[in-house]
Amino acid sequence: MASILAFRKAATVTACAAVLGMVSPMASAALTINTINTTVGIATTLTAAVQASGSGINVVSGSEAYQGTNTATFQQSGTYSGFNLAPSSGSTATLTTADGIFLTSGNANIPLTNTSNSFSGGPGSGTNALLDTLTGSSVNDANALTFDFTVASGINAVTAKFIFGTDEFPTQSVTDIFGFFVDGVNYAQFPSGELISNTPGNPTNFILNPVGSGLYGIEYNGLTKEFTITAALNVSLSTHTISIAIADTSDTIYDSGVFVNSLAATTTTGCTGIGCNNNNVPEPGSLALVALGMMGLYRARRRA
Ligand SMILES: [Ca+2]
Ligand SMILES: [Ca+2]
Ligand SMILES: [Ca+2]
Repeated sequence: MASILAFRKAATVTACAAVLGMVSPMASAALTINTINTTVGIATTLTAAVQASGSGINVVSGSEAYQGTNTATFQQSGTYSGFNLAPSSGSTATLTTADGIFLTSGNANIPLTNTSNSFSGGPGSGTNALLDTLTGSSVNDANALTFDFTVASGINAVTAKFIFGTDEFPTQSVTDIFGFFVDGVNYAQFPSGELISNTPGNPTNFILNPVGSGLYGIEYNGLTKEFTITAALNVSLSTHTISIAIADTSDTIYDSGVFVNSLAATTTTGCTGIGCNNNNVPEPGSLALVALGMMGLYRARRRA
């Protein structure tokens, strides 16, 4: 059943993309990561690439900001296409998501095979105030895209899709983190309420992708499925701010990455976060409590 659903989904994505003239059907056949080797203009490039066609998001020109290290010799981020990873064996579904941007806590030039249990590398790019708030300590190698935008009257939310991968999974208890902040509130959390991070308890949210017998052709030892996220706009504001960010915590090694796409304006009747068909989505205030509660875990753990 899962494979049938996966096939139907892939076929739908390909057909829609072909109708829209965005990519040819063949373009989705193989994952291609297009790293960017300069920070000049990178914020506007990533801002455009993360949005769905006709997103309904009106970017405030000049507001685009980028945090990361991108040079001729090292690239922390880029765009990607053709994320359509077929499993090497078993009944696990093909892992598919639309074209978008790739942010990492290290090197965006990841092998498209699983070569290491501790993929790490690159010059550091510092901490990030928003992620610091979630973890309760200074994160490292942060990679973030931030911009301001307006929406039409009646719009009260934005949505996006993502897949998070990490080499912290499954052996490490150090917790890299992905945040999706809209008007200052983080909406990135697993359906169980945990932050998007390889924290103790979160392995249920990851697909194991071991070295050698790797399930999917990508470096990360753990991958989430594709999640759709819904973030409420603060409707008292005329201009909104989004920040999409990822970082290492505790140290700079065992890197993580996130593939984000299809950012668009939407409406919500109150549901936010992941899995908005769930009636028990925590309010942002309780998310802060969850984050505070996890701070003790972060602080108590050290890499084995
Ligand atoms: Ca790193
Ligand atoms: Ca790996
Ligand atoms: Ca790490």
